[in-house]
Amino acid sequence: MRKMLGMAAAIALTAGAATAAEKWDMPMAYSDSNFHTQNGKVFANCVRTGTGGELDITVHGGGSLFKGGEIKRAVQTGQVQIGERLLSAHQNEEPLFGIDSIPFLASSFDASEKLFAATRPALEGVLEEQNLHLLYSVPWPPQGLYFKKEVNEVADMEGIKFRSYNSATAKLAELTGMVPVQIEAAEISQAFATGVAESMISSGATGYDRKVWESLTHFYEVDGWLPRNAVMVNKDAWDDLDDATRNVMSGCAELAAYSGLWRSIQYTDFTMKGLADNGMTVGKASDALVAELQTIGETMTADWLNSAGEDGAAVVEAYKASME
Ligand code: PCA
Repeated sequence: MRKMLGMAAAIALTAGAATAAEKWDMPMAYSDSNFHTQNGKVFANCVRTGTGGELDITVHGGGSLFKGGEIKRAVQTGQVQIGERLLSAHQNEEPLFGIDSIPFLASSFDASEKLFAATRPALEGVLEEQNLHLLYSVPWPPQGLYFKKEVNEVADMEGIKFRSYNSATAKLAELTGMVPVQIEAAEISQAFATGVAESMISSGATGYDRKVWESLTHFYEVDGWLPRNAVMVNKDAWDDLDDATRNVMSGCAELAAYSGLWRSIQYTDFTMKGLADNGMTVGKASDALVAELQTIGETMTADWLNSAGEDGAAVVEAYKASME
C-alpha cells in the first residue's frame, strides 16, 4: 500500500512537471493604451486560451521591459522569446525593413496591406537569417506632420527640430531643411515639453497617446505612408515548441493581424477628433506642401531602390501589380 501511494505520488509529480505552463515575456514599445499594445494582449490571451494555459505570454507595454530600440536584438539573442518592433527603425541592417516608410509608395490601409503581402515572403527569409520568426504585422495609421506653428510649404520648416523614429524620417527632415533628432515614442512628450524637439511626422494615434497638444498646435494630414509593427519570435524558441502550440500561435497571429488592422482604422478618426477636441488645429496639408513632399518622396523612392537592389525592385513590382 505504502509503495503504491509512493508510485501514485511520483506519477502525479511527473505529470505536474510535464504540464507546467511555459512563461514567455513579450516587450512592446508603445503605451498600454495604444491599440498595438491592446492587440498584443488579445493575442497573448488567444495563445493562453488556445493552449489551455500551457503557453503563458506576459505583455510588457510602454518600453517597460526593453525600450523600442532594444527589442529586436533582445528577441534575436533570446533575452526574451517574443516581442514587437517597428521594423523600419532597422533599415540600416536591411533595406527591406524600410519599405513601409517610403513616402507615398503605399499611403492607404489597402495599399499598406498589399505592400506587406508582396513583401512578406522576402521579409520572412531575411528575418529567419536573423534568428527571427515573423508572426504578424499591423500598420500604424497614415502619417501626418505635427508642428507648433502654421506651416504651408517646405520653406516654413527651415531649421525646426524634428523628432524622427527611423532613417526615412531623419532623411525627410534633412530634405526639408529641418534638424532630425531620433526619439522613441515613449519619450516624446518630454522631448516636446523641454524643446528638444518641436515637430514630428507620425500618426494621430501617437500624438493622441502622448498628449502632444500640451506642446504642439497643428496636425497636418499628409497620408505619407503607414509604417508597420512586426511581432516576432526567437527562432530557437519557436523551433522548440510542439506542432500543436505552433498551430495555435499561427492561428492567433492571423487573428491579431485582422483585429490590429481593424483597430488601426478605427483609431484613425477617433484620435484625429481627439487632437481637435484638445485644441489642436487638424486638417489636410496644403496642396503646395503635399506637392513638395511628393517630389521629396520620388527622391527617397529612387534612393531606396538603389540600396535595395534587384530583390527590392522585384517586391515593388509585385506590389504595383497587385494594385492594378
Ligand atoms: N507612431 C510611431 C511610429 C509611427 C507612428 O504612427 C512613432 O511615432 O514612434
